Amino acid sequence: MIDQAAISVVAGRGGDGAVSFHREKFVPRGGPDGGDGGRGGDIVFVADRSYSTLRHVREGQTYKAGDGGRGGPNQRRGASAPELELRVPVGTVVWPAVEPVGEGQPIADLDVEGKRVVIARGGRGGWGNKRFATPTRKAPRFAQWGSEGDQRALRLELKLLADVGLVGLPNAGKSTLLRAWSAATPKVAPYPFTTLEPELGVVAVGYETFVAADMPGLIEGASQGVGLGHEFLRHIERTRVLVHVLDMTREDPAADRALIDAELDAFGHGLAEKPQVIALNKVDDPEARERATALGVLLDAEGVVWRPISAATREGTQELAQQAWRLLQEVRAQESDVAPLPVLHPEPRRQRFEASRAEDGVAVITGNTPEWLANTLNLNDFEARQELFDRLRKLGVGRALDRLKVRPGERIRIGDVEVEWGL
Ligand SMILES: Nc1nc2c(ncn2[C@@H]2O[C@H](COP(=O)(O)OP(=O)(O)OP(=O)(O)O)[C@@H](O)[C@H]2O)c(=O)[nH]1
Ligand SMILES: [Mg+2]
Repeated sequence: MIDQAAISVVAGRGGDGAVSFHREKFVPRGGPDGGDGGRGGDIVFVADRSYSTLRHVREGQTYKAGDGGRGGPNQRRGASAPELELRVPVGTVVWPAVEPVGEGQPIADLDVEGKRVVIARGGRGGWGNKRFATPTRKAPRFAQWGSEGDQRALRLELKLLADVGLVGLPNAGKSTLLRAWSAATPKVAPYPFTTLEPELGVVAVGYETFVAADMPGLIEGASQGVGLGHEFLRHIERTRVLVHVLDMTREDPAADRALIDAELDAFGHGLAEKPQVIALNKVDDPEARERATALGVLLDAEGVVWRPISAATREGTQELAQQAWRLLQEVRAQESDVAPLPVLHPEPRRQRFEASRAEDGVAVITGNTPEWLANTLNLNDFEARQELFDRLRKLGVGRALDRLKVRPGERIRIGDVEVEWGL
């Protein structure tokens, strides 16, 4: 069973740099003092084991981080926006939304508790005019715009692992209970061995959820391979809490319980040590209710968590879910609290730049730095244009354009703009 959500993320835009000149009484022409813009906020995914499902991630939602602040006079830097954290269950895999299901490469695999992945980077802040001052250009009247943050359409996928396993004899009412708890619809029938495969359901407890697995019934010898249940004891191994369902219409539910516990013990792998909630089922039957009251006294003496329920009428099933949830929280709290060191997976950096002629013959420069400069400098401004060309030359773009036989004044394309080279 797979839980999915399609969402978009938009990292924050960088703040614009400021154009400003120092002002003081009796100092008529102060130097440039425009400050830089702040960084836009990143979008960060964090693997968090307190979530079991993607229910809290709203389908179709766009998650947007804040924009960086503008730079100010007196070299005041704009504020950088905080990152936007999206907490997802451990085991969530992030895919580009455009990939067909089952193809392509995931963007990130949040497979370890505490793992952090930057999914979209915030834009850089633009430089203030102070930074563009040179000995020959003492008073630049331009600054740089902040750049856009990354935008991505994503599909999140989570393979559900059950938190809670339902165990009991065949016909005890496990599938009926999962139907009462969740939207899952396992087959229910008045004979044993109705359930042939485990089935998962998402159970809501207030605003929280956990995943419960309905199992085929266990019988004597299951641990040795008798019946259907043995194949699925491995699944139970991966759950954290068991709900042990007893059919109270049967003659000796205490003996039934002992039988199941003995099989769990014989199978090993820690199954017998898993915390249990005992569900005394079918108390809509008067005789069953009497037996439940009597057995409850003994269970209390043992210090066992239990609850009379009727999976059929849903009496007590919500309270049972709350009990299972509380045990689950206790188990989670005991699991190692030490989160591993944060792991960042930045996008691979592209080469500094590439130059080639496009099909229409226009020379095109691609690359992070040239595109960023072209998109953030106001190329209607003569000085800003000179700044772009100077920086491109320093990157080696001039030589690459010479090789492509681009003449000064010829239009070239960078990022979202076209500009006449060198003019
Ligand atoms: N009276 C009554 N009958 C119930 C209750 N819960 C389940 N049953 C009945 O018990 C029978 C078995 O229910 P299931 O939910 O299929 O039992 P199961 O434990 O999933 O059985 P297997 O899949 O064979 O292991 C069905 O006829 C249910 O209608 C209950 O609370 N009260
Ligand atoms: Mg069943």
